[in-house]
Amino acid sequence: MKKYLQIVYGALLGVLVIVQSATAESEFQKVMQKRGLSEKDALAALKVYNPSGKHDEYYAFVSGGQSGQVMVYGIPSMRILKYIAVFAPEPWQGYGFDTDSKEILRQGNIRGREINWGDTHHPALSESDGKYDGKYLFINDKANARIAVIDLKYFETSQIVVNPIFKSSHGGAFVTPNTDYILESCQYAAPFTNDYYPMEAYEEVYRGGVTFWKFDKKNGKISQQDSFTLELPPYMQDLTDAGKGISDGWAFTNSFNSELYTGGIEKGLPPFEAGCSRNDMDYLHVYNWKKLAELVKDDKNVKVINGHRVIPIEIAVKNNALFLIPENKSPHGVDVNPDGQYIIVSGKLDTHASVYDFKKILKQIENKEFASKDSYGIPILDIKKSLHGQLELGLGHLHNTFGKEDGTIYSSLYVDSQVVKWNYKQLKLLDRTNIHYNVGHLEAMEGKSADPQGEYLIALNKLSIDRFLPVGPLHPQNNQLIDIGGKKMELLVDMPVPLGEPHQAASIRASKIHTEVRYNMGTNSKTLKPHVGKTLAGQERIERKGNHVYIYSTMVRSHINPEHITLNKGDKVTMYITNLERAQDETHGFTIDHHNIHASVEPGESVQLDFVADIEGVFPYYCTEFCSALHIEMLGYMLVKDP
Ligand code: CUK
Ligand code: CUA
Repeated sequence: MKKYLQIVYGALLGVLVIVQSATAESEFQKVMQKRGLSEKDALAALKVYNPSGKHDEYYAFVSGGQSGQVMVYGIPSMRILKYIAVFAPEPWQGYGFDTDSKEILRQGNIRGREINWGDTHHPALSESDGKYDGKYLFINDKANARIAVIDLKYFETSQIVVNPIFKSSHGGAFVTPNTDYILESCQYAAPFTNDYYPMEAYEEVYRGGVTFWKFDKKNGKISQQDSFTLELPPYMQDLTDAGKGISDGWAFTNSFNSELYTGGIEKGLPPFEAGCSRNDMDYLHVYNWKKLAELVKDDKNVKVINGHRVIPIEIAVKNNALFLIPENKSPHGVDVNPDGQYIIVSGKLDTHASVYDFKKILKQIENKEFASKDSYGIPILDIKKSLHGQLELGLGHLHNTFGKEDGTIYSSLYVDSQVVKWNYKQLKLLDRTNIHYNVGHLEAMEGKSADPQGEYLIALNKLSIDRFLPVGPLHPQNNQLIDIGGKKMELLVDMPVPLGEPHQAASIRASKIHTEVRYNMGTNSKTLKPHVGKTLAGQERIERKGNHVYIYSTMVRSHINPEHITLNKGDKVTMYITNLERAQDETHGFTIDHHNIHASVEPGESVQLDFVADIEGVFPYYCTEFCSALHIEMLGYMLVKDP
């Protein structure tokens, strides 16, 4: 009897499971039907969906293009996590609206001028042994030749340096395998000094170059006095990559305009576009940065321009530290493979990708086997003797990123709107997928490090045309996530990017990033030292020194102390605010109406605001973050009277 009951019970359970799964299945199918999803769509959705509270596997740091910021999103969910303010003011973070962040932003002043935007192109993560260590992020500003350092403990910009001699730079930021140097190559050649020279002086006075920014990993800062530049001919330098493994100590920079063309469409001359594409070949610059870093120590080898050390072309040549190799016309991306032996060059006007073999390059250099010299005396290596081989990929080859399996590489084809997977060792095509539309950079996970992770790839597409709800003539761009875990690439999801043009992305496994959630009480978040205006509970006060008024204030749920500030019209005001909170995510914001100031005061942080009380009246101030149930009551009054 007992056994019989067991069987009945078992059968019932089985039916229940079947009924349950049948209803589950039909729920699933109902949703698919209602939303018009195929099985493939549903599978893609499962691969990218994060239920509430689940974190992503990777961070992507993506350049914010003309916004001058860096965008951070998670992979595979493609959910945006943060915009890090870098070269442009960003009110939410108080960046450019409080005194401390203005000091960072003003490090980027050029010749006494405020520059309030940037054109960010290439983010680079700090490396140890060629692998990402998750400590710092660097990004360039193409328009103004600047590099910024972002501290990944706080996701805040901690330094901006201005290139003292370049007027524009594209090929940055790229780091050497232990982040000794951050490389920034020039783009549009110009005189290194700030003087006027006519276009006719192009060959003689206009110059390109590569700047080596010395980075101190311990204090997280670039040392400008230890940095230097290698002077190069006015070929327009483009992207760069540092060698690693067997090519450690060397670096590689593409260029266009081997023609040394200077334009003049207004005089009826061919435009730059045509004049710069006449020759069949451009030049890959190959240079030994370790040797250059030695040479620069001797003043004999250096000329100083705008206070910055420059190694002249002839010194680099004399010391066997600079060479050229012909490369496909109009090259763009240059990427050193994970073990450092192969250098892959993309040519926008060539359907072939070129794979250079560093061993073959080194052999020619060691044997002093040069095919010729350019007009600046730089030895030119033979292209055939330097190549491992070439492979026809398609039209508009721009960029590359490396996969996990040995020899795999993914390349973007701008004109064909495709991502191609191939093997650069065997020179074999493996797969090809269409994207929407016109891909620029692409990034497989940790795909530019010595330890690529594969799994996912993002295609950073320039156009989105019809992929999203229309928002007028200015379209978002489209970052597409592609599953590269299997044999065939599978497109998973599109993400509209409404923040300038995301050129390049750098991705890193999430477990490598270690952030802080609060500051030590009273910290200046820009220097990470105790703030001069640090104010603890009970120390709040207003001090007047002549017509300069110092306000030491605090914010904590749900009041601002002090709540009344009475001033005379014309008073200079320095206001220090300390957020006394220790709780995670209890940020207070602060503004005074009509004064164009705003601070984000994170737990433990002290900030400084400076302004002149130059208009009479009554001005409420308040907390701008909905921090608590009585957040709206978190207010005070600044009263300004005409004495
Ligand atoms: S660049 Cu924009 S697609 Cu600045 Cu690396 Cu190629
Ligand atoms: Cu503090 Cu709202």
